[in-house]
Parts: sequence; C-alpha cells; structure tokens
Amino acid sequence: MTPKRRFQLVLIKPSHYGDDGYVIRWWRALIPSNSLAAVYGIAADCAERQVLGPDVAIDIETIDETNARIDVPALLCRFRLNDNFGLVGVVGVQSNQYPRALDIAAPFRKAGIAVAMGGFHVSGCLSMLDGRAVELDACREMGIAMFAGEAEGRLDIVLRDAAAGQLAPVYNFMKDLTGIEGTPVPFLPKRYVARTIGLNASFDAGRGCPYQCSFCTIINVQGRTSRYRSADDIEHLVRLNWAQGIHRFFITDDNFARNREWEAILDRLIRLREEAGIPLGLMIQVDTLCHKIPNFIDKAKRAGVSRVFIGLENVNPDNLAAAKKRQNKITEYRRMLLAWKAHGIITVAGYILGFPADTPDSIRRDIAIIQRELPLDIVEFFCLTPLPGSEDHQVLWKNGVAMEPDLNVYDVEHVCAAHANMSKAEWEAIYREAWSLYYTPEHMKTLMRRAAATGVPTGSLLKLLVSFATTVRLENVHPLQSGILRLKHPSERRPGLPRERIWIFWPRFVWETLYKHAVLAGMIARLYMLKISIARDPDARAYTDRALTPVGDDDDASLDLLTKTAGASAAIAHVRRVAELTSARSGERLPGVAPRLPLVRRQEPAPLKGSPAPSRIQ
Ligand code: B12
Ligand code: SF4
Repeated sequence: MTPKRRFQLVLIKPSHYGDDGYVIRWWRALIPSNSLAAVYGIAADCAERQVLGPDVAIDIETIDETNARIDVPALLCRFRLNDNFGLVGVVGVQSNQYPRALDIAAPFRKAGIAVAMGGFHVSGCLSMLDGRAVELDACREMGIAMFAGEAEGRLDIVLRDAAAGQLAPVYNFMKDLTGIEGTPVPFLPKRYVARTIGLNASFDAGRGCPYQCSFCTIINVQGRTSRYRSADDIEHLVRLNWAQGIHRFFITDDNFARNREWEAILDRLIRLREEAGIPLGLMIQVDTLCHKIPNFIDKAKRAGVSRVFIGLENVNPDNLAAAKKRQNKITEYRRMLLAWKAHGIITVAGYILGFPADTPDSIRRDIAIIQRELPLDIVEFFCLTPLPGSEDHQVLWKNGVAMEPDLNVYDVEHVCAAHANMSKAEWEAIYREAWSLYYTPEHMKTLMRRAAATGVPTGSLLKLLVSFATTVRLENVHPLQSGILRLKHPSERRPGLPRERIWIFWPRFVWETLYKHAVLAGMIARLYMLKISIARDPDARAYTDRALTPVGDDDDASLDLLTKTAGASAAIAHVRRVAELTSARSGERLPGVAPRLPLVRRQEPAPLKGSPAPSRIQ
C-alpha cells in the first residue's frame, strides 16, 4: 500500500557549549554517537514494522551536532510541508548537553512540533533525585516529553503518541530494565559514519556493571546486572556494517570484561575475523582485574582488539576506597598492564583528579610514578565530578551542598564542587598541568620506545599522542570531545552571550585555525621523525625500563607506586595477609616477606591475518 502520510522523525544528538560559548563542532568528529546509532536502529525497526499503521511511512533523519550544523529553518520547513506530523527526538542527552538540548528544542516547540528527550541526564535524575531536579522542570515548561530508561521495545509507544498528538510529559521505564538480546542493533548508515574520523562504528554489546563506584552514573541508569546482546546479534551488526565497508568498532560497554556473554561474543568475532576474513579492529573498555579472567586477553587479541581503555582512575588506594572503587588493586596494575603489552595492545587509562586525598603536589608525584613504573601508553585526565545520576551527586544534593549551577560544565573537565585540599583555581590549574606533565617530549619518546619494544604499532600510538598531547592546550576540550578542524558559527553562540561582530569573529577564527594547525604539524613532524629513528634502530626491540620489567618479588619494596602513595602499605599488607592465608590453607610454605607474584614475560605479538589499519577511535 502506498503510504498516505509521512511521519518525520528527526533524531538530534546535541553537543554542548565550549568555554567561549560556541557549540563544540568539528568537520570530522571523533566517533559516531552510539546513543544515536542505538536509537536509529530501533527507529528503523519501527519504520519497517509500520508501527504507525500501513498507510503511514516514517522518514528518519539523524543529526550529530558534534559533526553537523543543525539547519533549523530547513527542518521547520520540512515539518511544515508535512503538517508538523512528526517528532524531534533529542537523543543521548548528557548533563553537560542538557542546556544545549533545550536550546535546540526551543524553535521546534515554538512552531508546535512534538519534541521528546532521552539520555543520561533525564534517566539519571529520575533514577536518583526527586523527579524535578536537576532542571527537569524546564522540559515540563517547554512541553518536551522526557523519556527515562531504554528505548528498546518502547519507542513504538512514543511514536504512536506523537503521531496522535498526545505525547505524555514523562515516560519513565527506569524500574523496568529489560534484556537487550534480540533487540534491534545499533546502526548508522555510512553517510553519517563518514562524518567522523577513520570510519569507526560503535555498539554496546552489553549494559550494566556489577561494581559500585560512587562517582558512576552508569550503574544507576543501566543497572548492576549484566544485560547483553547475543553472539548472533553481534554477528548481524558486524555484517551490516561490513556490507557498507565498515570494520572497525568501539565496543562501548563500560566494562566489557563483566559482560556475561564476553566469551561467546569474542569467539564469534574471532570466527568473523579468521574465517570470514572481516578485518576487525576493536577498542574495548575493561576493569583492572580483567587479566585474571582466563583467556580474556588472548581472545580479545584474536578478535581484533588493538586498544583497551582501562578505568584505572587513581594510584592512591585511599582515594580508590573513598570512591568505593575497591576492585582496583594497585598491586595488580603492573601485572594487568604487562599482560596487555605482551599482546601488543595499546593501553589507555582514565585517571581522575580531585579525589579527597589529592593535592596539586600529590598529583604531580603520582603522575611521575605512573610515567616511571606503569607500562601505560595513554593517560586521560578527568576532574572528579558529581554527575547527576551518581551516588556522589545524590549525597551532595540531599545534604544541600552547593554545586556548580550551570549543567553545561558537567563534562568531567570542569570543577563543579568544592574540594577539601584545593581551591577551585588550584584544581583547575592542576587538571590542565596534568596533561603537560604526562605528555612531555621526553615521556612521549619513552612511550614510542616501549611501543617498539613490545610490538605495539608505533603509527597508531603516534596518532593518539598527537591528539592527547595537544587537544586540551589548543582546543580547550578533552580529547574525547575532539575531532579534526574545529568549526564555529556566530549564530551558534549560547543564548545570553553577546553575538560577536563578524569582522572580529571570522579573522580571529582564521588566525586561530592557522595557529593550531601549525602547532599540530610541528608535533606530527617531531613524532614522525622519532618513529623513523626508532624503526631504524637495530636495538629498538631490546629496549627496556622499570615499567617494562616483569613483576618481581621485590616490587613492594622497590616501587614508588607501592611505597610512596598514602594507603599503599595497607594495600601491600592486605595482599600479604591474603597470600599467607591462601598458602596456609593449601598447606604451602608461607612466602616470607612478599607474596610470590608470577612473572609476566613479554611475548612476541602473534602475527595477524588481515591485520586492520590502525583504528582511530580516540
Ligand atoms: C560511547 C560513549 C561516548 C562516546 C560516544 C558518545 C555517545 N553518547 O555515544 C564518546 C567517546 C564520544 C563520548 C564522549 C563523552 N562522554 Co561519553 N559515554 C559513552 C558511553 C560509554 C556509552 C554511550 C552509549 O552508547 N550508551 C548506550 C545507549 C544505548 O544508551 P543511552 O545513550 O542512554 O540511550 C538509550 C536511552 O537513554 C534511550 N534514549 C536516549 N536518547 C533518547 C531519545 C529519545 C527520543 C528516546 C525516546 C529515547 C532515548 O534509548 C537509548 C537506547 O536504549 C556512556 C556510558 C553508558 N553506559 O551509556 C558514556 C557517557 C554517556 N559519557 C559521558 C561523558 C561525561 C562524556 C564526555 C562529556 C566526556 C568528555 N569530557 O570528553 C564526552 C562528551 C562528548 C559527546 N559529544 O558526547 C557520561 C555522561 C554522564 C552524564 N550524566 O551526563 C557517561 C554516562 C559516562 C560517565 N562517565 O558517566 N562518550
Ligand atoms: S567499574 Fe566503571 S562502570 Fe563499573 S561502577 Fe565503576 S565506574 Fe561504573
């Protein structure tokens, strides 16, 4: 039947405002939004199933504001031509994107077009707060429908209500997190993926994490039980993407090591790579105990993992305990990192600044320890932030403690709450300093030499170093929010801030762009020369240093990591006690002073069949 009406579904993933008030947007952004891919996949399935009836077609368009400008007049015109029959879905709205999301929604609401909003801000607030905080009433006042929870199996309802002109003010499914096996998979047509760097797609193979870190919003939005896609689902989405030439993926599970289906999923990916010849390149996120799971790292490597993001967070056990991140054992860090290194996989660690025991000096000391003693490639710094939806935020909110009122800066790069040992200015200054302390020319050289010695592709590491060493300094945003060629437009300045005159705006924009790219070119040239000189060095494979030295019996006496940080001696004592108890129980001789730690030896990386080009996820 030829459809009589066409329902316009426009899915917009908002960006947010930078410190200068302009929307953060790039010619090519880092990676496509997985939230957008997830909702697009569900919406495409709704369209295919004709959920609005056989005589109504659903036209879907997606816009990711980090890589595309929203042409509001054109969209309004399109809705007008269809009698405003449709819905603007503002997708995956994080707390820092909430103010921008409201600004995007405003002209559509003014024109009488239905708008619904979902994502972590709405879900986190409805899960942890009173239903109104933080600023949720703005949606009610503007007539924006809030959607909390997951759209799988529920988008039908929203679309039908929108088509009937009867959107409810709130759709709250937070208490009903269902399985995701067999649900439509995240997917974006290639024309959207092509707006990002290096044709990477993404998917969440699972949701939920068993741990209880107090700064985390994920457990309060997606729950603590592992819910997962099946190996068949994963094969389906890989083949869908491969059919459009995409074979590199960011698996967005916050902790893929705790996905209960990890092994079946990796086995299937291994088959797709080794038997079907799909040259998969993957990045995953894991916890610091993943190396203890039998076969996990081996299979990850075979499946095509080339980068692993590890939630290291801190090297001070007192800080980790304060954040209820007790699963992070500093005594395991080296063993875990060396296990990834042994497979030639790039390690990327998240590191949070602003835990209770931190001071600017302790942060400087800890960064130096990491550089010297941990075989880590990339470190990403974040400011500890009471994100709405986290336990930390809930506690402060319930106790009426003052927090930063502007949600736009809840991006884990700004200071949003007070600290016992640091003023706001000191905390902000040490956050910026941390990047330059870690990414010194000397340390980048060490990282490249370690990479060459352990079989990590130096070309891939070089690209990451360029981005991580320069983005905060040049662009004043976190590398995770970055891209190629920052774009700005005078009309995209935050409402309330003055519109700049175009003869000031454009010359400054051109000058800034030239300056930034000159600095970038210099950095690329320096690192490239270094890469060549290492490649020509016959002894490059023999390089070693303290970080690459296998874990040994004397670590607890000789490493600053295990002697200098507060709480380290308690952590060592704990490990000894456990070792004593376990060996006493198993009748072994007690191991004297230190627990016997098995040596981790470096291995040659296994040759890869159809090895993928270096992925460019971050
Ligand atoms: C992948 C990822 C990224 C990727 C891609 C962005 C993306 N959103 O896909 C990258 C690396 C770019 C990224 C960057 C950042 N991220 Co991020 N990211 C994630 C991660 C790990 C997965 C997102 C995801 O795909 N989730 C799965 C989807 C299916 O869930 P969802 O987004 O909630 O969508 C579902 C529902 O909410 C609902 N829904 C969503 N929208 C809509 C709309 C409508 C109309 C309806 C009906 C339903 C609906 O249906 C969806 C399907 O079920 C999350 C953590 C997490 N577990 O979600 C953090 C997370 C979203 N990121 C976070 C942050 C802080 C950031 C950064 C600011 C960090 C930084 N300073 O660089 C930047 C922001 C840049 C940006 N432009 O987004 C925070 C947000 C916290 C908060 N409360 O605001 C999270 C929660 C992680 C955390 N630390 O707590 N991120
Ligand atoms: S390990 Fe990561 S995802 Fe799990 S609770 Fe802690 S911060 Fe959240």
